[in-house]
Amino acid sequence: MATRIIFATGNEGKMREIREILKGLNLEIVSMKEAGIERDAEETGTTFEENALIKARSIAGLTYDIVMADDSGLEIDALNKEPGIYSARYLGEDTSYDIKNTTLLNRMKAVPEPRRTARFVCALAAILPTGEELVVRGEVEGRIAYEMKGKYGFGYDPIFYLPQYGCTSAELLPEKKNAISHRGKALTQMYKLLSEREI
Ligand code: ITT
Repeated sequence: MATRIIFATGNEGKMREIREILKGLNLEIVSMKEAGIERDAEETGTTFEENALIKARSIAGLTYDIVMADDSGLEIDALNKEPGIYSARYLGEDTSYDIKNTTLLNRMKAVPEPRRTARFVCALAAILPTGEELVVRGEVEGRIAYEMKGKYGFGYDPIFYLPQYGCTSAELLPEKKNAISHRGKALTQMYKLLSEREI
């Protein structure tokens, strides 16, 4: 019987959101670091789903707990869906998000409003102690803003404008972002799949 979910991520921003969204499950949610596991799986997949599974599989053999991982990113239609699965690696893993976001805003400068469509995607993989693998996907549609705004969230949130809320996802309070985000949607689907199983 599993008592914990170990989330295979080194991203603290993701981890905060995951804890908040899954807090209703009667399972302890811990990061790899908290579980004392150090792994940095090479993301060699060509889709969000493949990479989520690669990350989850990289630690699944090391524990009897449930293992989960997400692979997520921002797809900008006018930039041929860049940065996409390379969102964390765009301009280099260690480059600040101020620079990444400013560069994307500059690349989008001449793009007119109707063509500024974009979405956040989150593929979420879980591997159960039985070996069963589950993968779900959540998406949220939005637009690329004209300037960075907001202090919540992380990553590309300051340039992701949500027309239905009239603000960027970095301006939304965390509970609000989790209620509508790609990660929130994927985790809600996974929550349902897990609740249907004896875990
Ligand atoms: P792990 O692989 O260790 O989980 P990572 O940050 O490398 O951490 P990904 O490969 O899935 O994770 O890259 C996701 C990137 O996409 C993330 O670093 C952000 O740049 C961006 N991103 C994903 N979800 C986001 C969100 O909710 N808000 C803002 N940016 C997001």
